[in-house]
Amino acid sequence: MKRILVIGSPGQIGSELTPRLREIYGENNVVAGYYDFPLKGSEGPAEMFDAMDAKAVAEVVKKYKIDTIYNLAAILSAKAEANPKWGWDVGMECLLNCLEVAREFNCALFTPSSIGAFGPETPQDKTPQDTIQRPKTIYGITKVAGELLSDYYFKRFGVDTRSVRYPGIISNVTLPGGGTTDYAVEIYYAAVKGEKFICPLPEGTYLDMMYMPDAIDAAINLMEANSSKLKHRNSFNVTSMSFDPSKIYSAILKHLPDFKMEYEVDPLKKSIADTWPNSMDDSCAREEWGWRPKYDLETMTEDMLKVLSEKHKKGLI
Ligand code: AKB
Repeated sequence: MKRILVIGSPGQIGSELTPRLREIYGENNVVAGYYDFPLKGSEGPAEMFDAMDAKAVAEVVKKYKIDTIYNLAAILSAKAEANPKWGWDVGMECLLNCLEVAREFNCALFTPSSIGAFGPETPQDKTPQDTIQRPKTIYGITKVAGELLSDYYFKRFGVDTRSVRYPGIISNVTLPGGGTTDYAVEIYYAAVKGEKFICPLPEGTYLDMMYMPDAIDAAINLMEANSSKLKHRNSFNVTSMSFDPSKIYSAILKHLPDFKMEYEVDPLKKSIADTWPNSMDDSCAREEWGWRPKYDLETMTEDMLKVLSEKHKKGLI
């Protein structure tokens, strides 16, 4: 049985990954790490600490005899552009602390990378697993540095580091906040509330996307994969779908024909999205550890609208 620490448990991914890990491994075997506010609605051990403090991370790992860390601490792409040093510090210090602690206490470590790890020189269609990575955002720079550092700790010290390059993640539990792909979440909230949606990216901006249940499966399945089968580690391309704003709008219109969307382009978000892939090739993840997403745009839209409509009726959103 694993003993797991989730850093960033109340965040967009953590708030759904932590309960799922507790279902699989037992609630007492998964510690919900948090910095400012705790994860709500999931029973089990919780610890408040600053992951930028190496000693604090080590103490929690020692106290709970942790053998697997999910390090979800990050400042998303658009938000980090407003304060690049903060973006770098959070991304890199937390990772380095986790790597050192993982080395000392023999832990496996999962740290998400992102489509943000690619840049304008990267081939944008069917972006290969191994390709040029010259991102133009501080977020992307931390992600590339994180991939390299994680591979370095694996090769140099044998730390079991693993990672996926997440696309935009769409969920109905916790809002993301500060990402370039956030529009693909916000559009569903506007639709169920009967509000007009103002889209910050122009028509034709294709990006890879994924529904949260698949994102959670990707992290857990990669961490469960047979190590000897992994030719890559940090980090695997994974994707479920690729769409532009007009495609997601059309998918919602099939259920809510009166829904309205207008474009009001945010130049920062557009400039970031323009440097990211249109669609990635995730065949290495499929071959090396059996990655298979369950949701596409249609099935995700159906589920998002169902869950969010119920929440809206109850006055929860
Ligand atoms: C962002 O938009 O910054 C993130 C990401 C794709 O990594 N959702």
